[in-house]
Amino acid sequence: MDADYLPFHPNPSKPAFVPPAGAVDAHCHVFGPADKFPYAPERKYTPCDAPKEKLFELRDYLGFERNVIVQATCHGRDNRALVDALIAAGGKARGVASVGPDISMDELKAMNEAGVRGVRFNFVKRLVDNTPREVFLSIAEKIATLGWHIVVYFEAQDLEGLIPFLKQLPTTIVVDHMGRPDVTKGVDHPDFQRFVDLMADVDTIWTKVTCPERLTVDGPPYDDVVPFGRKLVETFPDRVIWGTDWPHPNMKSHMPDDGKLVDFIPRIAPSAAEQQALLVDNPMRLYWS
Ligand code: 0GY
Repeated sequence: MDADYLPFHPNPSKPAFVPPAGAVDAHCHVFGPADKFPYAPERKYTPCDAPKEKLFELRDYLGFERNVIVQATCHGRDNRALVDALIAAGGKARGVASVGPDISMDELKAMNEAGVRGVRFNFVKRLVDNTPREVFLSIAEKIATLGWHIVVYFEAQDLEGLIPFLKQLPTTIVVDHMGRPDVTKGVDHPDFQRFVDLMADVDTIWTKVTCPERLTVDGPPYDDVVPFGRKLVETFPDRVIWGTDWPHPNMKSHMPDDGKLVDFIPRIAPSAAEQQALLVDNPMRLYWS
């Protein structure tokens, strides 16, 4: 693991908030173990191993029933650790893979069988080298035939340039981490408003109201991120999902206590109806129907 890499919290607290029955942690990862599933040569960071057993333990401990496991860049386009975890989860996990344009329909169908339901397009420059838009579009056309969706990860300042591309995509789109707003600018800033307007304009765009620990400037308990999550849950209650982002790759400021992250949920989704949509109905519709 990298010298400055922070490992996941060794003993998270038990959350006070009890998720509704059937709750889904819809953004998390598995890393390695490296001796079985080596990290990709082109990776930009080397994490500490975060194997499926630990993820499933955390799922149960936090009061969740299902996971959506997202392929992270440290594993590149080698989805073996992901597929292995999906199979081991026995129907309790779905996946989002990372693939290249040369992927065959047979390979995609095998991943579908294991529980993959989407691909991730990553535009975050510190995590990946640039991929031409035509390459992403050719992948999008292939995966659309399976009814999959596309998860996109970008930084707020890149959204404006990406909008025409996002509008070309033929599937449902799920934007990671609320489009990564700069929370110091406030919810009314044109940059966040641009994202809210886009979701209002394009009803196939969903978002993950995740990662207060990444977006915060003030630190736990992430008061400065609440207005952003609240705005999105309140405005688009049927197009938001939530996840821990365990094991929290590349956190530099601090390592979050996963129990405290769960306690963030009722602050952005105060009503039982919003919690049911965010944690159960929405992710079930997207990943299990
Ligand atoms: C996240 C965020 C990060 C990393 C990755 O694929 C990845 O490597 O997504 C990050 O560094 O912001 O969603 O886990």
